[in-house]
Amino acid sequence: MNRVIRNSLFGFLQFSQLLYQGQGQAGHDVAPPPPAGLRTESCKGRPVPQLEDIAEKAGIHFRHVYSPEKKYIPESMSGGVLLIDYDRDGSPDIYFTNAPTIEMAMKHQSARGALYHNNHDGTFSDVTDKAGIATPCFANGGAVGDYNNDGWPDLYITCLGANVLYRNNGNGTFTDVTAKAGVGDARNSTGAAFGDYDNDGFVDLMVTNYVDFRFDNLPAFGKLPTCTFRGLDVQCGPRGLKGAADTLYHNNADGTFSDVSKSAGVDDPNGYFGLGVTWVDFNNTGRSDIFIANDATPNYLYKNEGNGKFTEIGLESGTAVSQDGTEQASMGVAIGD
Ligand SMILES: [Ca+2]
Ligand SMILES: [Ca+2]
Ligand SMILES: [Ca+2]
Repeated sequence: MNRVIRNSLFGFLQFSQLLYQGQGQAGHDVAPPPPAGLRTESCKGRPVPQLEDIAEKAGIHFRHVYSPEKKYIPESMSGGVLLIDYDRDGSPDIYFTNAPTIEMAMKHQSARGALYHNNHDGTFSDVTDKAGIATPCFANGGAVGDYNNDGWPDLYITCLGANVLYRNNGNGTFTDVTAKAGVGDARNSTGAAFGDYDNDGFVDLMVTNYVDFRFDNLPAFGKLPTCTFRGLDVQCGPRGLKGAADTLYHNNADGTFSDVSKSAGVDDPNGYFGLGVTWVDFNNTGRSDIFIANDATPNYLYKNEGNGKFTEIGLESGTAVSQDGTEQASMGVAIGD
């Protein structure tokens, strides 16, 4: 949950920054006036809305495994949550990913994720056992999409290690179809998003990878010159660690995917530290473009050229770096008009 909250926050901050940069760099110092007829409301004298944590009351008892010491960077990155109406009853259900600590993982211990069914009465029921998706991997996050167009939303989980695609069987159970689909990117994947870049009616899959993390060469506190802060040994990364490149999978419409990252021009040869990813048709061409939030490195904005290729235009669009030209710690992404 921590990561989701943090990502939401960073997503909001980044979105604000995107808007600000977009206006500033396009030479518009003054924002255009709001559209005619826009309704405005004053909050003066009105109570500030209060938010209450109702997780326990709603029957959600999930606990994310966490490592308070955060010795290794993957322990700071896990914990993505997915909304999926897996039973198509019109109410969104929740899948919580989970990940062990690195020490647990080295002992081959896993951490249990959970699928909660929305009972439409303010409560949820744990249906993980029936669904069969408790322990896909060292899970970071994922994406929901109907990759086989049978109407049932499927689940893709990003992992430190091979990613997992679960096909929704339409009866409350899922089947691991990763091997057949060919989407088990074995690197340290964080973000994922389904989008149909070639408009053939089948969703394709963009996966972002973060650092090249090796269990046989653990980046311990202070191990590298970049793993210190004001004289103290601290967690290594992402700077100083080798980055991991990204992957675009084309949906072949037969239950399989092909890795087209290189031919499409989105393979991230720089190995930037990828986190959030989203599809957006930012230039209204009817073709889905890709935005990738990179941590401590410039962000990517890939313009869809319509011929299976993308052009990276982060810098010229003003979305790669901050206004003073420095890389940001981009994590989550939010898109809006
Ligand atoms: Ca549902
Ligand atoms: Ca499906
Ligand atoms: Ca497609």
